[in-house]
Amino acid sequence: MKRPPWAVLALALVLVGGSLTVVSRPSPEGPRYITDDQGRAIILHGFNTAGSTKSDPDAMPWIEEQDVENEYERMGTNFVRFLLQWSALEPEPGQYDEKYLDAVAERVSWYAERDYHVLLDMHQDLWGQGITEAGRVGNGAPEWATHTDGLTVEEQEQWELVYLEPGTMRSFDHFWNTTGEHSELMSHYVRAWRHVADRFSGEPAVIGYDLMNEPWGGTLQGPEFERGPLAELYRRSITAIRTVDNDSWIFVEPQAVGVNWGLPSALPHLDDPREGKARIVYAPHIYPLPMDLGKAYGRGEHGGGDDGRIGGSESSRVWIDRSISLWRRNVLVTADRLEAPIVLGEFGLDTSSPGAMEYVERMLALTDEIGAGRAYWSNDLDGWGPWLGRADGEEGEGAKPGPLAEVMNRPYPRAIAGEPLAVHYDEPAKTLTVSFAEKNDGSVTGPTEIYVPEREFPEGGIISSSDPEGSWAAEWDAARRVWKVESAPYLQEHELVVSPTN
Ligand code: IDC
Repeated sequence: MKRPPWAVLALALVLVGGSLTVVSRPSPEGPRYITDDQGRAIILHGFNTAGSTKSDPDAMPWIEEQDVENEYERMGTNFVRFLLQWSALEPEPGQYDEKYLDAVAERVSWYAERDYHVLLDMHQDLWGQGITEAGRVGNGAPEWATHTDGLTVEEQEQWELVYLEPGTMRSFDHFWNTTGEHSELMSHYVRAWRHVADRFSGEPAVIGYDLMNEPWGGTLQGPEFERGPLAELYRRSITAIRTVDNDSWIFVEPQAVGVNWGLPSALPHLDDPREGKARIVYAPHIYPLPMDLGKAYGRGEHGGGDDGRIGGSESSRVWIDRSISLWRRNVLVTADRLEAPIVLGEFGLDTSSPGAMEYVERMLALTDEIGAGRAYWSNDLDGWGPWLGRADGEEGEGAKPGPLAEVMNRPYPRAIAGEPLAVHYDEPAKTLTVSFAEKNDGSVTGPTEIYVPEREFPEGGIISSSDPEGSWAAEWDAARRVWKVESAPYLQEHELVVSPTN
């Protein structure tokens, strides 16, 4: 049957209109949250640990146990995105290095003892060390899984540009099987994940698995990549992990190029075959393009990088702010489609650049507002991290904290015994407000836990609740600097306010 043109037009309008509605609709149920084994919503706040893993001969981060202790002491974090390397895990095809996993497990135990949640991140940048003979660029994939077909890879001043080198492109094309020649590579990757999950499924401190850092599609880009081989990798990994681990959260990242700048992702909804509600987390990164181009977040003419200007008229801060707004909107749309909570897996910058700490504050406030966890990139001793020196370095006792340590040391709810409604930290007033709704289905036990820094909150500061006096209780854990709050279960909503002692 031939349709009259007006019917086609009407259909087109319905389709376009329909998809526009989907795109602009605010989340129907509000943000979703990762929950702990007591059913409490957890707010993840911490660091990537560490970039140094990539070049370490044993693929371990620079930290010792004392550094984890120092991090809690100085910043009260509860989260680490811990870098793994596939090359260390599976040095020969099908052979897993248990000593490597023992070393990972030892470090996980340092965090576990201090009540951290650990996200195991299968990190890669530029595929793997095997893309060049010198092995100075690239990390992640083992050499046996690297097929450049003899195509060249030139090192570049800006590391991201190496993604465009022919040998790097080809290595990814083989992994995604775009070439049709190496379907075994993805199978190996999926089995390696099952092995890791099998090892850590009994460790409650491991909150989940970040399936692949910053996926790059090689010659396949955008929706074709994300809905094609990337989604296939995720579906197969999720299925494999669930055969050995029913409980951990599985973190998926979008294509990094473009999405890191704020552009939309086309990642499709992914089913979770676990018993119970799905546990998929959307874990994008943010690195605004002006920052990739060397611009800073400083204010005004000279604060914004080289000359503080892009296009000659506006400061780079304006462009970075635009990127952040775009990122926020597009991340919410994707998380809705995935029906997943959000964790910002990486954001970071040179802490000495103009306006750097304001940028970090801004991202902390934004993640609070959209109900997302966050992991700063990174805790390395390279000028981006919170430490100015090593614990056992020249400073003697304890690593010396820099400006970032001050900013990351901020009041936040570590766990919320109910459905979070809002988390807001008023920075000038140094006051944290947390509101949440009671869950009446018996799925939550234990108190709400709020961390506060020593500086403005000696002895915890002042805590108040909207619950009537006598119906709620707050206990101050001075050693951990955490308020534990039991709210009145017969009330539908609660609002807690923590403010400085004066
Ligand atoms: C960076 C490291 C840098 C290293 C580079 C390539 O800081 O020393 O040369 O990786 O291995 C990411 C990546 C993350 C990057 C980080 C900062 O996920 O591995 O670390 N970044 O550049 N994506 C955007 C930025």
